[in-house]
Amino acid sequence: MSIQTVSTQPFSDQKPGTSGLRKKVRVFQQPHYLENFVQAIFDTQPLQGGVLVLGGDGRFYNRQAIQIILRMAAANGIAKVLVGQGGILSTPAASHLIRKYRTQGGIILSASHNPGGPDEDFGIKFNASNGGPAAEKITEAIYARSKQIDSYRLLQADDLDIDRLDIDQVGSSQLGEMQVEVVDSVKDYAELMQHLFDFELMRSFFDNANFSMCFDAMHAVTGPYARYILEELLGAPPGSVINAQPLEDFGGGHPDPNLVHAAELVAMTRGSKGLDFAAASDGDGDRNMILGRDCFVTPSDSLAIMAANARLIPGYAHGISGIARSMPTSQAADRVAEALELPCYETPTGWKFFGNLLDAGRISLCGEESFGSGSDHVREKDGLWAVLFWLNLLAVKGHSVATILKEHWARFGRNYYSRHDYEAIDTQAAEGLMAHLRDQFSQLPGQEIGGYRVSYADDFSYSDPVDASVSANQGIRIGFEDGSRVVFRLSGTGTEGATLRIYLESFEPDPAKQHEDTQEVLQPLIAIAEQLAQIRQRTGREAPTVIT
Ligand code: G16
Repeated sequence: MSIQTVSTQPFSDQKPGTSGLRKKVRVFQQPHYLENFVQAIFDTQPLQGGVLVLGGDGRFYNRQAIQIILRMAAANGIAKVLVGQGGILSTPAASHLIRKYRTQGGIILSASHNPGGPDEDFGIKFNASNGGPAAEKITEAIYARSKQIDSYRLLQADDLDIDRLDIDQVGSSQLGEMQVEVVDSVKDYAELMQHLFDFELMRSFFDNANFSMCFDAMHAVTGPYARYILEELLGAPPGSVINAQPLEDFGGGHPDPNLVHAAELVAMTRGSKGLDFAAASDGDGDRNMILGRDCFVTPSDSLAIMAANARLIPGYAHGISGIARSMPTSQAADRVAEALELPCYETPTGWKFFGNLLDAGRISLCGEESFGSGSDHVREKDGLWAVLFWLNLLAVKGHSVATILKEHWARFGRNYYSRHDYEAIDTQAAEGLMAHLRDQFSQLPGQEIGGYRVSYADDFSYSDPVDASVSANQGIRIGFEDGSRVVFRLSGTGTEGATLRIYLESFEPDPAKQHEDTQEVLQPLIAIAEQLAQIRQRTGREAPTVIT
């Protein structure tokens, strides 16, 4: 075996987005494309002589990418790589492995909730030794290196072809000087969940014949985890986990757990015979959607409810230190924090911004409107963890999901919330729309628009309270005197054109006033968003692509 130094040239489009580098598979399949980015990681991170975790969500190109990265790791002096069996690791499970085995970091291959297949998406990101997505200064260093790269290192051997190293059998092998250990990706994660939740209580709750539930793994990475934990350990009836087999193209579906892409599951919760509980997770297992009979728990409400009830769950029985939410997430969690006298932080979109707060013990729970919730047990959002949190809560309270929601709103008031996405719009038009908003926001405070008085308007800037780093231009926030908000930002995870996201929120303190139709409640704010941003005129679209 020998180490080959391969000459290459930089690509101009390797700037990581909200969560790593995401592109079409065909882009990643270009000669040197994946290799350049991986070498940029090895060149900038202190990984030599260390241990690396490696795995992905099992999508198309996952296996080939793992073989390439293993050979590059061996050529770059990595001592040992822990690979998920079959190349599969959910994102939260990878975060846990990095933390549990104190590795120097990990490489996660995923385009999350984006579709998979030869014409669809692929992605790669680096997680640091705390188990979390690399902070901005790390991703910037990797990007800067990728722009200068002129060679990468690869282990070569005459009898080594790219798909050859066995990653399907648990056990250890050598690749040159480097040890490759294939690990059971489910076991360690299941153990962690058993530390946090009351499995005995949930098991007896599942025995109750009146409780019906379903978990939709969307043919993505959580299938094996959910089968083992929900069906084997907790005794949910076989078949409670559907679409459990991870597939390279997610069965042709869009592995995004929301009301649009998990419509079949939503239908199973409707009507008097609807399921008591249903949930779904995304491509790489970090997102979650929670449903009860005839009801949907918005991710923002889910975070607030978890925070309000944390002491009922064994892993958080001693209380939580604080809460954080991303800026566009509704302010429901803020109301809980205020009532419980807990610190509450508003961070930019992106899980990486929670890392410092979690590491410093300033927060125990955090969440995002984009179907993400998590805690200090790992440094990623965690889909199955959220599902178990809710199941544990249902078992303790003995109430339905709908009752838990109503009780919460009665105590804290209700934040009506929705996100409108305009996907794959022209990039220039999207940037023009944001520039138009940036030109006018400073004149908005004090003005009355559509019957609402603006109390503040800004382009959100975050100053990290732990390391004082500043992240500016994170989205336009317009807040009104009654607590309503409209937020505009461009997505950092799309792979086609630009995606404009508009986040709408209004607050109703009176529990007697419950409205069925969230869109109707938010209609005045939807009209204000149109008026301020000229969405139709600038994007040429009459309506959003996805409303959640
Ligand atoms: C990623 C990030 C999240 C973020 C989401 C949406 O999630 O980890 O923090 O909220 O993207 O980002 P954007 O609005 O920029 O598209 P995932 O599940 O895709 O890794």
